Amino acid sequence: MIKPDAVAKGHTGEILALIEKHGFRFVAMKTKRISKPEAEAFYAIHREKPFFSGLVTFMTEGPVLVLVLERDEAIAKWREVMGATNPANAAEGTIRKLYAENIERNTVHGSDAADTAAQEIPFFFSTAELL
Ligand code: 3AN
Repeated sequence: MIKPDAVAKGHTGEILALIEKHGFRFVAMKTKRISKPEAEAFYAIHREKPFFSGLVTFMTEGPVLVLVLERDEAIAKWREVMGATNPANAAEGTIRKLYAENIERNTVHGSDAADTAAQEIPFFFSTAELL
């Protein structure tokens, strides 16, 4: 997912170009405004965390781009391309190093394992939308 900070700042095209440069195929892609209930459900695992309500406010402040990406070792590779959750710790050339403001407004999301991807893809896409 390309989060509201990056969409608002006009970084969507540059991030999509980076994604392609790293060998991913776009299986599905759309812009979307996430509702408060959707954000709360999507980040339910973080419900008890002190940053939860700020995270929900941020994720609902403007449109996002949701994507399904494919390549070999896609999850590990995408996490490498995103960089560390906190941009202060992100490696040079990563998306978060290039564009993220802070640990909350951190530009991109990625599923952290195959089972979370299997939940997160149908959260945003119907089977008919997956090429
Ligand atoms: P990642 O997105 O790198 O997998 P998670 O799953 O630990 O990181 O966190 C989910 C999202 O919650 C992050 N992308 C970030 O926006 C927010 N977040 C995580 N930790 C913090 C924190 N300490 N303070 C504020 N927001 C946070």
